[in-house]
Amino acid sequence: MKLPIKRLLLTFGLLLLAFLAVFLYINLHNPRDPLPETDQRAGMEADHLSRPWWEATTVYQVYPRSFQDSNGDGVGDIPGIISRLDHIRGLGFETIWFSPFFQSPQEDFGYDVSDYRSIAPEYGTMADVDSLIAQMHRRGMKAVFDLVLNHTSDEHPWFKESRASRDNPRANWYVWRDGQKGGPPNNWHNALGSGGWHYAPERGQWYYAAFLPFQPDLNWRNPEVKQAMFDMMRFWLDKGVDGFRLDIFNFIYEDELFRDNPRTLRYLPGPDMQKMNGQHRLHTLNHPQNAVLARELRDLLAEYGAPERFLVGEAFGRHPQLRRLLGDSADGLNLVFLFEMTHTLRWDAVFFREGIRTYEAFYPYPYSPTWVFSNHDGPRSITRLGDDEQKARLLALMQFTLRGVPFTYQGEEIGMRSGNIPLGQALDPLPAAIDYIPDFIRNSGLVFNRDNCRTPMQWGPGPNAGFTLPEARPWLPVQDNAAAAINVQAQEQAEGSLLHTYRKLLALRRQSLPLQWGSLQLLEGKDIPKDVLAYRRTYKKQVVEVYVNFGPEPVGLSAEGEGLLSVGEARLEGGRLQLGGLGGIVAGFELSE
Ligand SMILES: [Ca+2]
Ligand SMILES: [Ca+2]
Repeated sequence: MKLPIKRLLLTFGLLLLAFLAVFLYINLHNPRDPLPETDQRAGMEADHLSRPWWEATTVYQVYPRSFQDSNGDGVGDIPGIISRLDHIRGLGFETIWFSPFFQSPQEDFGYDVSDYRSIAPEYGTMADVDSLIAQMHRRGMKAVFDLVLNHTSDEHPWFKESRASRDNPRANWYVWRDGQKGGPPNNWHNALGSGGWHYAPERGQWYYAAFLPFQPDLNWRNPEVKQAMFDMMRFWLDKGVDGFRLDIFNFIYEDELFRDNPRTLRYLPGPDMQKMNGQHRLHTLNHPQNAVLARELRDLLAEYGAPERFLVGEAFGRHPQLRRLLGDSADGLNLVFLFEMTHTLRWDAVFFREGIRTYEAFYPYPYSPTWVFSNHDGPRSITRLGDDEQKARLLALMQFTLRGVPFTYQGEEIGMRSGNIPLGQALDPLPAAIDYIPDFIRNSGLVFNRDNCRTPMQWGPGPNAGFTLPEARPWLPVQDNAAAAINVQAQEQAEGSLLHTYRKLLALRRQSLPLQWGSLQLLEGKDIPKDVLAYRRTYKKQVVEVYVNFGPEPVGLSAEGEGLLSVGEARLEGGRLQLGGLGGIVAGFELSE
């Protein structure tokens, strides 16, 4: 009688193992889309004078709260930004994207807007913003504002009115719905995988919030909402704003029929965020209607003529979904952020080669990829590279020489690290909002506290790193490492600093037609050592080649031209290139007839 029990246990054990294997596979495997066949060079011989400025621009992201405080309240502000414009211009950046400084209760630090047409008093006044735009234009710079179209703050007068009753003039401005059986209208999660519906007793109905509960989603299917938002955009375009960064653009439309999202065994969020916490967000994320809106917004900007204004979308999804937002005829958003490398940076040539190949295949001319390694939402790139400054230099070398628009987050140019603020002290509302995760997992560091990438900009070695007055208390603690060489002042004085590498790279890019406008071709073959990433940029007869040695050992290979800029040890002579460990070079030459 013992045998059957053993066999039963064995069968059960095997089944459990098989389920576990399938479960792990579903949760850890991130499927890749097949690369489309594209001719990367088609159309790229078009003269750059006929192409739009934003294709070749370089963008610096300012997070206003943490950039420069001018009045000692510990909060960065617009007069502070104006006083530091020459730092950004002096590095060589042309465009600045400002995280939101509009009127807001600041529960999500500006991504919860309560009035799109006025400025939060802690950041300054409308006159300050007018002056910011004017000061930038005087320096030949472009200003990109950050718009949250998907939702407002629950403090916005529109929402207060909307929630008051079912029959007020704005009753249909948000996504309202009757509950079902005493619960929410359907199973929709928010972006973080928690419940997306919230009950409002005033109306006896539920509102949907794709992000945090105090950020109710606007009902974009209501023509009045659309009109109000378009008018708001015209208000800023009339003031001379050169473009917009659009927050969580692919959360704007939801399913019109409010169908349940399908269940899935995927719990861990993948890079595309399409499935997580047991839900496939089929009806709430990447709705096809978002691509229609993208085209409408592009048309709206076109009303303003030349020079073209531009749109860059924050969107999460698979490349085919992101590409749809750019329009089938490149008539949607001008750019979308490609976020893959904001969470995964594998330090090897194959990783970057495959990344470049993917971006080139999905975003061939006239589309343009974006190169983003850090922003205000995730761990800083240098921290993910083990605080290795030489790797940070090579990363910048690639960022400014690849085809596409580079986005640099404030402080990357001095190698600012992610901070170390414990989760228990987080001002960031996000970690606490992921309510289905047990505390022991949350506290183990698996949930990132965004305060750590938002610590104040480090301008100098002195008190508060020059971010605010010495006696003031900054809104987030300044990192101790500012006293060492991780500050602007020290790096301005040190010829070989990371900051100088940025400045040289940006200067080189600005003088080089191939780096700004050229096609890109990966250089592969048996002459390229396995640790070396190599690519060529070509514009008409001008060629620039880039070689990066990811390995610790020196390598030699044949290469043409003369060195224009190098990082680490690199020597190019008589057709022979010697690269030291973690060495990189940009070389240039002209094609003969
Ligand atoms: Ca201030
Ligand atoms: Ca929405």
